[in-house]
Amino acid sequence: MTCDNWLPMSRNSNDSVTMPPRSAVSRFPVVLLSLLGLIAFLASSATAEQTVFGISAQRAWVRWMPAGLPMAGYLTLHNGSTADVFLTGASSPDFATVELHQSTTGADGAAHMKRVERLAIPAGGHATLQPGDYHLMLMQPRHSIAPGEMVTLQLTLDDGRSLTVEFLVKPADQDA
Ligand SMILES: [Cu+2]
Repeated sequence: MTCDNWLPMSRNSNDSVTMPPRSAVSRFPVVLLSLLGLIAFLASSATAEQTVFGISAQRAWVRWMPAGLPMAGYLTLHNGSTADVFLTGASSPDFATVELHQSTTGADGAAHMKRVERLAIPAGGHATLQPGDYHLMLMQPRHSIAPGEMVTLQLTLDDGRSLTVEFLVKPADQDA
């Protein structure tokens, strides 16, 4: 019935509606555009290659977990230099404790993980930190963190250098 389409509208027209102040209405598109710009900037910085001293970081992301549970950080590290480099750990202004871990599947088929001292990034090659494998265990978040935000990690290399990388926090159900 076509009258079903206009009846609710007719009722709504009698409702009292409180409109926000006109200044807030006119500012809204500007705020929205700023947010879109920020999101575009964050998206581009998340996918951009970050290079320091021949070591570059790509696809850096974190799998978000709720309630202050440990989160895992993943990325690919390329080594454009002619010498092997080792990732030895990381620190973060966003997490009190960061450890380099490796996930393994035990003989019983259960998943385990262990702390590892270092991960090789071979000369001219790369190291991949990914679900089910090497990852950065991010523990004791210093503040509330939500999907869509960025967190910062300073990766430590065995020769004393460090590489600051921005990680995009993704929802818990994403695998890459
Ligand atoms: Cu772990």
